[in-house]
Amino acid sequence: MNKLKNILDKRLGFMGLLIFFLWIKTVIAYYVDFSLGVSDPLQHLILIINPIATAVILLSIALYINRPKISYIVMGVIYVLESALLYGNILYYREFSDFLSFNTIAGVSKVSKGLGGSAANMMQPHDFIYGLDFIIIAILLLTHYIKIDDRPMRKLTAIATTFLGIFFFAFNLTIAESNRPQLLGRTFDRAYIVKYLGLNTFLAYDSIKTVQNNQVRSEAVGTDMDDVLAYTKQNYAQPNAKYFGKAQGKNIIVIHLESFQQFLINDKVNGQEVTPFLNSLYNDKNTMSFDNFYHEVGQGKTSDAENMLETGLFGLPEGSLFSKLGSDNTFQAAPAILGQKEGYTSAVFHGNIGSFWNRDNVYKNMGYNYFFDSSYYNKTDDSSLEYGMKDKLMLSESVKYLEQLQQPFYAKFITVTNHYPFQLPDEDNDGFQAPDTDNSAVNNYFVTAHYLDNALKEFFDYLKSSGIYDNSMIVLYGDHYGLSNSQNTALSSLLGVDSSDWTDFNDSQMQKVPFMIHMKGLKGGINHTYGGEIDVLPTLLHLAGINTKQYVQLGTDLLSNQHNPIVIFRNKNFITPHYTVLKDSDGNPEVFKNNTGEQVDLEQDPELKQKVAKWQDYVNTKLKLSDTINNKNLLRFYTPTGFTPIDPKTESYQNEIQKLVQTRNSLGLKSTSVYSKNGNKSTTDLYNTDAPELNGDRSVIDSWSTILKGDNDTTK
Ligand code: GP9
Ligand code: MN
Repeated sequence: MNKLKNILDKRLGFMGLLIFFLWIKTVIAYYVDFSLGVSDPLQHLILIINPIATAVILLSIALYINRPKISYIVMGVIYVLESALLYGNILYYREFSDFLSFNTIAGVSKVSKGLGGSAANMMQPHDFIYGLDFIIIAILLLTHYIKIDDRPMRKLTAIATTFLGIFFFAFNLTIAESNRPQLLGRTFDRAYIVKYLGLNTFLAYDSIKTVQNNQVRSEAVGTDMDDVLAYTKQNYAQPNAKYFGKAQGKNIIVIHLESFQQFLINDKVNGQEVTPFLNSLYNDKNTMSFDNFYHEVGQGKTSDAENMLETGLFGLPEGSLFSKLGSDNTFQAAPAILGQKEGYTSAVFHGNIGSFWNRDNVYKNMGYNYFFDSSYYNKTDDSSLEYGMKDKLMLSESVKYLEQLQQPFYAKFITVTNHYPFQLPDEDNDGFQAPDTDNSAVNNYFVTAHYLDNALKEFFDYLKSSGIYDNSMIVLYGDHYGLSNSQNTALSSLLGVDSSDWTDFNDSQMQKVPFMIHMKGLKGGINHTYGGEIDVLPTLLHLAGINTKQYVQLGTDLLSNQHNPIVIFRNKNFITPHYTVLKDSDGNPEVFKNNTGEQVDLEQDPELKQKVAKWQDYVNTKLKLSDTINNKNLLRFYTPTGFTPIDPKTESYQNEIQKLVQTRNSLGLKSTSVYSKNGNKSTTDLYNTDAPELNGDRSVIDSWSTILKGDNDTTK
């Protein structure tokens, strides 16, 4: 005991005590109050050690102060601030399932919601733990058990302590990056940064990013929009009268096919069709299927695809727009346009946590009315894979919400099982035999794609039997490649190409993804138009009967006679209907003929060389314009006539069930939901799934009670 007292009587010893308390409180919060999705033992270890480094670094600041009293006071102030940050995060998390960002703390964010009056409601009995340390420290000081060490502190000791903290931080970062490569580069999820590097690092990282963003923005002026509007005016493609308004008033269901590439369509392995259901849809006379449609994502992968489809603008050259700018940017996005012009109710269904890709904030800024993230699905040991709920479970458990949405609705379903590393438990495989290349990711890709196909069939069967199908337009698209270029040599044999003959052109062909528009009465067929994800928004809005002329969208309607068929990749490569233009490692263009794949020597063809330069100019200009709009947040300076800017503060995705019930009740007989139209009877019994995880227990599909947490409104 005396030994302990001796230690605590020293300045470093007292600092050690504070670090200990901060550490233990943070670890308790990690496990009790935050859900950080810790899965393997290494992640537990990282989680447990991550509060230490920054606490050492911060508290060591006080060691540089000579006057003992002041040094103790500074230490105390840092400790109080750190404790306040922790507890503030705990309260904030309980309400928003997210962490305090620079903007939220500074109160300047569009989505800053402040804790305000609700803070007290967010407190819980066990919170006394987070104040216990203060009582202990006060007693120790007041009883003079701990004395203030008034010996001067050696500078070297202070420096050594700071360095110890920095060293520990570097260690922490290294093991974090080994467990989750590109943790900071891609910034998937704020929760990930907290999980791997702690709250302090998250706040520091977020602050640096925010200050950088603000700098770029502060340079922007309203007249910057003039160039943009001049460009979009001449870029505009008039809708095709044959299709304009074809889907007016219909529900729009968008199905995001995770990592799904076009080559899977109509493909067979070991004599079995990989995706029989999607193949039938692809060839259906009511489906407009595109076979020259490319993904155009950058590092933001899924979030870039979503961004293009919702906003008609590209993602960023580096990182994810959702993560970097999505909390604050002004959007004129699909849910808002459809909602305001045609009275659509909008919703996203996705079985991963809401903060992944910053979706919880982005969707609010886009004007989404509902977001059903993993907290709205029944979670069991075997219900999820790394990126969220298995597709069959997500889709089957979604319809109890879907049937409550007011019609017409714009509903997006983001599947996720067909995601790298494509590991599907055997029990979820219906006997499909994986191919047998020497690359297991390649082999397994077919199995998860097949699973997704089965899941979609179940979902479509429900849409048909419930009648939703009859007044809906269903849109399916692959978000990006599943197999990367490095895996394509293993894939080549399955595609009947000798791996030694595989070229960069072949890699670029692998960036084709499905795009299908399915609607009863739509004159379908295989459409060979060249296009990409950037073109989807104007295409869909025109089908829905909405004019897009005054919106800032960089793609063009795929069905328009004025559609521009140059497909732009985020790295400035591009594809025209006849040529594929890629850059070699020195940045020189490599040009291939699309029909034969053979390379063209530009020096032999000066005319083509000139054309390529002109196309490249067009590509560069468009991407640059997109980056300027996004980075400078230019849409805040421009409001299309008849469009009301979105106020993200009016949306919260915390109590979706209550929102559904309240809307239904307040509309009474005017309620247009599938449920209301069905005589206030649920249609979920029409959903059939063979998902083994349910063990035949339908309650998960049929009832809200399985996911209601402490809420007793189970009426349907
Ligand atoms: C996770 C999912 C995956 O929520 O959308 O994103 P990705 O890794 O494909 O970008
Ligand atoms: Mn994806």
